[in-house]
Amino acid sequence: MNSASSPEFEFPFLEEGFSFRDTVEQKINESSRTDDRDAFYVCDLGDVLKKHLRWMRALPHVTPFYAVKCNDSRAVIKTLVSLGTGFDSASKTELELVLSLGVDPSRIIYANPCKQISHIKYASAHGVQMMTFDSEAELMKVARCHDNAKLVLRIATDDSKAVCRLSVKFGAPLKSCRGLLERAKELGLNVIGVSFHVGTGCTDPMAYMQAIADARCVFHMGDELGFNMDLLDIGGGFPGSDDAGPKFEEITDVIHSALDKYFPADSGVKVIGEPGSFYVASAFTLVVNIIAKKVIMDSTSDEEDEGAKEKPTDKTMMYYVNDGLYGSFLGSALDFITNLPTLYKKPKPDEIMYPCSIWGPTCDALDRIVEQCNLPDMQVGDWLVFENMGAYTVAASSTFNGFQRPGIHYVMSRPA
Ligand code: ORX
Repeated sequence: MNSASSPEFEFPFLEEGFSFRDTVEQKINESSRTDDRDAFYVCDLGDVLKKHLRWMRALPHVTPFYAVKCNDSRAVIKTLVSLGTGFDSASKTELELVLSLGVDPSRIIYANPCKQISHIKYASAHGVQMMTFDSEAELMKVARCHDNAKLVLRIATDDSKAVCRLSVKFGAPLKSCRGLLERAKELGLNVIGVSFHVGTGCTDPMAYMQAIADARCVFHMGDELGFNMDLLDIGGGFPGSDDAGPKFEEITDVIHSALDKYFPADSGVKVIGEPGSFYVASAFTLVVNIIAKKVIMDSTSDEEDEGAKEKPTDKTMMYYVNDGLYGSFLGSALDFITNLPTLYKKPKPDEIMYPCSIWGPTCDALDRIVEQCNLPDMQVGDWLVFENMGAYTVAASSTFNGFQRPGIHYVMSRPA
């Protein structure tokens, strides 16, 4: 690999002229020299840096608190620590990870509204004060074991147009917010602001407008009850790539309008976000190997016509690869997302494409990655490439059937 090591990042910098794709090709060539041919990721930390710069350009007044749950790879977290982001942790383990890297607790929000008591105690003992809630039961727990918590009321949103709807599980409806704030007051707890999440894979930028308007209503309730609210958390939902759905800047234009209207710069309210997918999705490319193949002949095809030119519909291929539903594709499957492969070697212009399905390596028949796509006639040992595989893949995978998670090769391309 043509690269120069960079001490502060401990990862190879790519020299000028070498692209991230060259690294993928180089790793494929290296792996093709043996029969191992394990699946692997290539992560371009330079893409994470590019996303951070894009965030700072589009939302200069919104501090990003990266959602660790999206991808907790140590190299990614270390890169974001170096870039100065905050962190959204969902559990004691994620708090431990971020704190172990020397992050000041003030750069952490414990953004899970339903926390185990021992985890709340851990946060209290380690100075993590900002945490969300959306129920009276959560207030009672916090009152019992974290009396200097800085609580953030998570409100429900209209996430009906998101890929992954979170408000079915989290977020207080507006009509219950006053009661929750009154209860917090009775318990002597400090509520510093409001948070929301419009759902991962938000497809309607206007969802942020409505959620920010609702947050303003709750701030009014807080003012009436004597709380000094000064934090708005606009959550995540930002696209991980530009391949589909609204562009990041389309969403941030709506956010700017909403903040100008409901939380103008002179309101004294600090605004943060909890981007996950946005920061990591496009930085990771997964490369898998075809470990088995079946050819299913179409019994209805005209078998007598020996001389007939073979047609793609005469047969369907089944390819089995060494990562799958219980591995890197679990998160996508839960969101009913199908990740389609790209070909490592471009097909010849007249190459016949065949309908095929792609299956994971476990013994479970549910372990299918792609129900149907068209590929050239692939062979055992060939590679398939899946792009934009950084969000809820490494973090959400299991070792079911004993299949190990793919290794990650890190590089640092140089953003222009
Ligand atoms: O359900 C989950 O754990 C994932 N939640 C995402 C999330 C994010 C930020 N803050 C909070 C979250 O729950 C409180 C990050 O969202 P995004 O990646 O859209 O920026 C969603 C799991 C999706 N399969």
